[in-house]
Amino acid sequence: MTTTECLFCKIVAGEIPATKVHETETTLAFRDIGPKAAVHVLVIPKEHHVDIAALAVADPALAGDVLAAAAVVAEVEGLLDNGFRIIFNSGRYGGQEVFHVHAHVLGGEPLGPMIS
Ligand code: IU
Repeated sequence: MTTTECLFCKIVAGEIPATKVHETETTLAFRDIGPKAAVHVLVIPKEHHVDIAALAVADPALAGDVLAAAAVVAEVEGLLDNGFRIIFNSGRYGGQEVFHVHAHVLGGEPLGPMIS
């Protein structure tokens, strides 16, 4: 997929609306349109990379930016006291549906041992 066809690149470009919760020079965090928990925020690098494996190889500092932004989201969403989960679905077996790397930040309620 090219960046011009990528849904999350369109959100970065402001061509598709999203409810932003945090933004840095290199990352954007916005609410998932189909929340799987009381708090469900997606954190993406503004630059297009397909998945976490590709991002970690191409630009480990940017992967760090995504994790740092996810930690800020957890803090501003009030998740630090009770805990939260960060998930990167990767590839077909990993259940990835949008091929612009994104961290799911989930919390605000007990999540159980794992989510599907
Ligand atoms: P996945 O890890 O690629 O499966 O997650 C994609 C997520 O993107 C999923 O939770 C969707 O609800 C979410 N999403 C979104 O927030 N906004 C959109 O326009 C679309 C998907 I399409």
